[in-house]
Amino acid sequence: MKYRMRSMHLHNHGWRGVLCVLLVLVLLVTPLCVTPEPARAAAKTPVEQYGQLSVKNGRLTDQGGKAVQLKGVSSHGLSWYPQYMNEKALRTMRDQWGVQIVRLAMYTAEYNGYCTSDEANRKKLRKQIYDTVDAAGRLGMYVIIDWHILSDGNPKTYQSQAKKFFKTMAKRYADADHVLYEICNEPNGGTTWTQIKSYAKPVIRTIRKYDKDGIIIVGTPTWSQDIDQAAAAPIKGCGNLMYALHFYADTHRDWLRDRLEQAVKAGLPVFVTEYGICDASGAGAVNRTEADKWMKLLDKYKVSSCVWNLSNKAETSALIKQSCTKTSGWKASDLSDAGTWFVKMMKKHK
Ligand code: IDC
Repeated sequence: MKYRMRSMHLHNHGWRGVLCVLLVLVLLVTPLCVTPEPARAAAKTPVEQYGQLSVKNGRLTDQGGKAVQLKGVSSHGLSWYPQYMNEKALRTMRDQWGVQIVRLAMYTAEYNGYCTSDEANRKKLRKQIYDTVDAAGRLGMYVIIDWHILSDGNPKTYQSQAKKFFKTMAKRYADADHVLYEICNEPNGGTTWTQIKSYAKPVIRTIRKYDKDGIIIVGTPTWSQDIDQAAAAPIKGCGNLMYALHFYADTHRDWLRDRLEQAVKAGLPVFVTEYGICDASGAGAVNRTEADKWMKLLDKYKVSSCVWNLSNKAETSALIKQSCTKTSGWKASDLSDAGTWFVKMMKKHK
């Protein structure tokens, strides 16, 4: 009896050993059998995911014709804060913040602007654009080349310079899937939609000579707020065209949101290439309540957007704290109130 019990005990023990060995084997082999597909899919860059963009039925769409909403960041003036447009910064924004698109704001008329400085400075600005567009290409991020008119109010002021500039850019990026062109930031000072159209048509024709399908974004009257005028009389005969709406949440509220909603419902392809969550001067207080209302609306209609601005300038709209001099690899504690809001908002965008 005693012996029998002992042998049973040994017997059980043997089976348990075999089971253990089997379990270990299963655990070792399982990871080898699992396909790595989900992990790879999650690591796709924005450009790998969406490819060449186009406009279909008033919407920005991906290579498969599906509506796509891109969210990103605008630089400050390239002449003033060039240090932020570096590859590491782009990588930080893509990987840590989920940024899919970067806007290169090149002022035309202000201090060291493209049209108010010498050829040496122009060359420097072009080089900076080339370097950043190339870096964005390596990282699979979209990039907007922005002809940032502002104090020059009417884009016709520097129309011939614009044509020359965009010819150079469109020739260079004719086959690049990740490049978008914004041909006049914010017409103002009473510039009419008719005047903007007469500026835009030849510039668009120039771009289209080389780049047949890149997205072209046209600014609208009154600092890119009057998209209703563009909706009433859009530019004909050219595909992949969008219209800019800009807002600063503490200044532009329900009335501009209503205008956006109506324009989008009327089929106008709108891109919010610049917005802030403070007032229109880029300063004042952050208004989270209004900012959240704006985001809800943009998400509802899948309107793409870029926040103003990536710098540590002493102004509310700057995403980086003034005391932080890092130009990439920012931590949460390096972000301003606007930056903190933006990164939190981006977490919800996927
Ligand atoms: C502001 C900058 C500020 C700079 C000024 C130059 O934030 O540092 O001194 O331009 O005039 C816009 C413009 C954008 C403005 C921004 C805030 O597109 O260039 O940047 N803004 O005023 N439209 C509405 C607001």
